[in-house]
This record gives sequence, C-alpha cells and structure tokens, in this order.
Amino acid sequence: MTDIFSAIQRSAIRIKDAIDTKDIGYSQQENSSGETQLQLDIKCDMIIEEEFSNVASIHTIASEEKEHEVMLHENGKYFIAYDPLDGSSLIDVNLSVGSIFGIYENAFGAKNMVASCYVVFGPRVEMVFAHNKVKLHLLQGKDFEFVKEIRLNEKGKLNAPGGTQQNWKPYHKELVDSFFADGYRLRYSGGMVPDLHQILLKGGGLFSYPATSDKPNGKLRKLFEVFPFAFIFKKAGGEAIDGEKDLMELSHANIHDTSACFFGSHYEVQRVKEVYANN
Ligand code: AFP
Repeated sequence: MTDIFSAIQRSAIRIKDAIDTKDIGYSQQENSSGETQLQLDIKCDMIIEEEFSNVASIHTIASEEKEHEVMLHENGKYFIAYDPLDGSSLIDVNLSVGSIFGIYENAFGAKNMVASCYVVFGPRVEMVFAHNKVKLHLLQGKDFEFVKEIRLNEKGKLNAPGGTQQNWKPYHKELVDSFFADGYRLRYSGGMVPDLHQILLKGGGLFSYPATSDKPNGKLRKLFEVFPFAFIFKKAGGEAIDGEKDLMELSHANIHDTSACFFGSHYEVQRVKEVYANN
C-alpha cells in the first residue's frame, strides 16, 4: 500500500503543476458520463495512469475519464478506481477541485475496498488517506507532511445540498429546509471534494446528492466518488447512506454506475434515514 500512497503523492504534485500552468480549454472528447472533457481532465488522467503503471501491486485501473478498465500488472492485487480531476468545471472560476481514489483488493466493488484517498487542490494542497484511520497530510515543498487524524463529531453545523432544487422530491426539500430551520449553514461549492473536505474538517454536517426527477439514480459515480467517500466518512466515525442503505453495501453493474448519496455525521444521517423511511 505504501507504493500506492507514494504514487498518489507524485501524481498530486504533477497535477498541481498542471493546474497551475496548463491550458484549461475544452477538448473535442466526451467522457462516459457524456461530459465534454477539459484538456486538463485528460492530462490529469494521463499523469495518474503513468504513475500507477510503475506500481507492480496495481492490477487494474478504472478512470472516470475512460470508458473501460485498463489492466496494468497481471500479478498485482489492487484495483484502483479514480476521478482524476473532480469538479473540473470549477477550474475556470478558480474554485477548489480534487482527485479521488478508491483502492479495492482483487476486484472492484464496495465490499472489496481496503483504502481510499482524496487530494484537494485549493489555496493549499491537502491529501486525506483512509486505511485503518483517516489521516490528513499537507503538501509542503515536495513532501506531504502528516497533520492530524480526522474524526467527526456526533453532530455538525453545515448543510451541503446537491442537485437542482426544482427536481428534488418534496420530502427531500422539507428535510433540507428543516436543517436550515435548525440553524445549519449552507456550504456548497459544487465540488464534491472541497465540500466533503469542509464537513470532515469542521467536525460534521450533511452533504446530500439525492435521486432527482432528472437523475433517478443520482449523479455521483459509485466507484469513483461515492464508495471512496463512504469509506472515509465511516472510518472517521460518520455515516454514508443512499437514503436507506449503507452505501458500502451497494453493488454495481457497470464501472460508471451512479447512486444517490448522503454523507455526514451520525445525527444528520439518522434524520435522513427517518425521513426517507417514511416516504
Ligand atoms: P464536474 O466534475 O462536472 O464539475 O461535477 C462535479 C460533481 O461531480 C461533484 O464534484 C459535485 O458534488 C457535483 O458534481 C455537483 O453537481 P450539481 O452541480 O448538480 O450540484
């Protein structure tokens, strides 16, 4: 696992350099979710594939930017699904973006996840790696220095509601409004990585991306976004559900499958469960 962690660190340093210096124009290509890829999306995907190609323990990779899995080393045991530059549509307005990595043993699937990691590219570059514990690292010079372990409180103060409100179910809107009525503050940038990072570091709250009338299975991808963050939230003492079920109990049929998702501290997720169980 140390070799994978090091490869992610090297990728993060190269991606930071690409964000700082490369053209951010659109390419002529679309990814599997039908989104036009930025040249930067393609560059970051290439950087990660190059770095992972040098790690013999990695069997197969799947990227949000690639239609199919790519086998790297026949004798490796790890399967890594990654989103090279999540939230890349925020690059042109200079908001924070991130890379997300789900590390699976023997095959892709929530039940096989053994570690997960994300990198936030904001005013500073930070990396959160979850294995047994959830650990925050800060890029200083060319090295990532350990900062602290991340633990969620029982209850937080932040509310990050995703999706287009006009497409929410009425009971979902009532749920979101009820948190605001209780004094929760809105914190939503449209980048999953910084939005969840904020909830993790400020002690708790709720991030939701529900099933909507236009996206009945949610927007966020199970292997590249949902499972990695579900693993992190659970290891940090929080919870992660699709409305009813634990996200880590979901299966997937295709590597690009999506799911509704709710990540948060215990108190907020219990409230989601109560509302969704009655609707
Ligand atoms: P992009 O990568 O297209 O910017 O999408 C970002 C994202 O996948 C995730 O990072 C956000 O949480 C989510 O989409 C935001 O979606 P909405 O704009 O529909 O709330």
